[in-house]
Amino acid sequence: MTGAPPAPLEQARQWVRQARRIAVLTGAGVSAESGVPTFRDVQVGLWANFRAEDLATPEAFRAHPQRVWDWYAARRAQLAQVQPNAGHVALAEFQRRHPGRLTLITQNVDGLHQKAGSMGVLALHGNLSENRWLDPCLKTGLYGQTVRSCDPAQAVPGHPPHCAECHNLVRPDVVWFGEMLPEDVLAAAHHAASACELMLVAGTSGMVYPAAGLAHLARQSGARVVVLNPEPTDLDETAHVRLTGTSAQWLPLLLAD
Ligand code: BV8
Repeated sequence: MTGAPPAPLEQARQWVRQARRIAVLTGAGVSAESGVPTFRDVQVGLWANFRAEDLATPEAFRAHPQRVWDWYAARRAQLAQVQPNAGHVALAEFQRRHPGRLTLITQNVDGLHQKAGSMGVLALHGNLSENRWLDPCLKTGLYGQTVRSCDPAQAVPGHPPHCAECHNLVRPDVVWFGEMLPEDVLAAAHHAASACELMLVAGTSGMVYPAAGLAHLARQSGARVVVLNPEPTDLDETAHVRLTGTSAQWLPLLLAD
């Protein structure tokens, strides 16, 4: 009589111990226990009447630059107050103890994985703490030659800051809906998802593509998939094992070895 199959956590821990190549895909849920509202959380205060998806687009920024800029400024101010939680730390510590075994792919733009010490983070959607120009910002000289692109450090302060000479706008360096993801980061994430033996999917509703597609790719490539979330997700169908709970609670247990 063979013993009963191991409980989900024990099974997942066994796969972590056995896997030489682990890919982890995280979403906004892994920052929830740091006090960062998830993307699907109801917007509050000034933003109560807007959905995040309707603010995080180039169209919204071009139509209402101050509204979108101030939304990001409010998120940046909130981020300045928060720290990585036990889930972020467990991932960083595992990478430190097992160099090269775990590739971290995140949809989050809050920089908390990096702040916790994770290395080589594949930030699919950019980083909220960085800025860039909205348009290619090239000024032309008297003879029509390209003089030089504008220097963000010279931007005229404002909501948003802008270029003094060509009025180009400064924007957050994140990927908005309808924008392509950084090619090199996405290619590296694709490689990690297709080459891994185990994928952990933590804290994401699995609604946003192409990020969510990485869990399907891992499953189709023969990896075991563990989904960790307190709620059902759109990626539960890719899971061999589901851990129902929060990432700060489960990741330290899962990655303890
Ligand atoms: C693209 C940066 C090619 C900005 C983000 C029409 C036109 C154009 C594109 C599309 C279209 N229709 C669909 C698309 C594709 C679109 C998309 O997927 N839309 C969705 C809404 C259907 N994707 C794109 O546009 C992408 N680009 O496809 O380019 C293209 C180009 C042109 C035309 C066609 C195609 C770009 C997507 C990137 C968008 N930018 N962020 C910013 O942050 O302001 S995405 C944003 O959502 C965040 O990064 C967030 O991380 C991400 C995903 O959400 P989740 O992380 O899953 O967060 P969510 O709140 O949903 O869920 C949280 C989960 O945590 C929940 O499950 C909850 O239960 C759980 N949880 C809660 N507490 C805890 C917890 N888990 C663990 N522990 C806890 N304590």
